[in-house]
Amino acid sequence: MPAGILMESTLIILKPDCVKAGLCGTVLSRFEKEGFTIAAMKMVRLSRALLEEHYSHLSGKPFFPSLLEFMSSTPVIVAVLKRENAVEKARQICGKTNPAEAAEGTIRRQYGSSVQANIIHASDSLQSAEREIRRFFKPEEICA
Ligand code: IDP
Ligand code: MG
Repeated sequence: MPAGILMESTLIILKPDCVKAGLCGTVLSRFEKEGFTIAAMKMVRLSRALLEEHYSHLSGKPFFPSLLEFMSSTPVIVAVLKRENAVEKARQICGKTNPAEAAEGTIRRQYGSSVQANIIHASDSLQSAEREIRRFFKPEEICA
């Protein structure tokens, strides 16, 4: 069976800049138009401890304190989205980390304002999707 044909789940976070700009509906609508369905969703203010875990791969970077500050500055929306090949497709739709380098038509290119304030997080592999979904949701919060 070719890779990506199975139904997958991925985790997205609509970051504080997305929430403040009133773009949550627009961004979610884009995913629905691309064939994703919502399996779980909630609005939460992320704790420092959870963010330190979520961004542990960046803990040595100079921008780490500022990233944690930014991500905890307002509540965010976390969601589990489903589709065939969901992880790769969601990353494609979001575009590169730096909005200035993201391809035309991607969410980050269209709405992002800086490398930090780039609107959205999306899991970068199947393995991180599984880990991140567990990090943000209890099993009973996810619809079959
Ligand atoms: P990703 O979100 O595209 O997977 P990561 O390298 O995992 O990119 O970085 C996580 C988040 O950290 C980015 O989405 C962005 O908000 C922030 N970030 C990454 N690199 C920089 C940087 O060079 N300056 C400021 N913030 C950054
Ligand atoms: Mg990442």
